[in-house]
Amino acid sequence: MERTLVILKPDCLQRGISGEIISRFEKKGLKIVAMKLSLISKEKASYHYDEHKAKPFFGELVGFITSSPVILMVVEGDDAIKMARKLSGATKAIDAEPGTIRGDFVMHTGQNVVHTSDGPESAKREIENFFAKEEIIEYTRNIDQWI
Ligand code: IDP
Ligand code: MG
Repeated sequence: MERTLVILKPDCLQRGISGEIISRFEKKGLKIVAMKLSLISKEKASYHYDEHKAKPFFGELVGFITSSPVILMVVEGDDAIKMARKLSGATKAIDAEPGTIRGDFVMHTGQNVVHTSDGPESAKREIENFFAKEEIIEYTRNIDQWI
């Protein structure tokens, strides 16, 4: 069982498609174990995107993710990290396959609707950046036996 961080980025809320995007994760079978609306601080955004610090688009990236509220979610399930990445689709807008979130909704790589952690270490680190332990809720769903 894994947990991963999902961020519905500012463009997602501004475009009014949050419900549809949340629904894709739910329909897949991933369980939402934490969720909140947040205006991310520059500090938390810089920490979150630390691996991209040297990239030319870093300033733009931090500016974008802090420009307007986001929805932060932790989702849980078997292989949740890779499952969530698959649902999101490729990073480059032109490479994102139809059927994925980015393939269906994204024209430009810099405004790509959704973030999902790329591995177990980053998932742990990113979740801890945005959520206190007590904000993550463990519960069972009766439907899990059917998923
Ligand atoms: P990911 O979101 O698919 O994990 P990363 O390579 O980790 O992609 O990049 C983080 C974010 O930085 C991307 O989601 C995208 O918003 C932005 N980004 C990545 N590459 C570029 C680029 O070449 N130009 C502008 N923004 C980019
Ligand atoms: Mg990434």
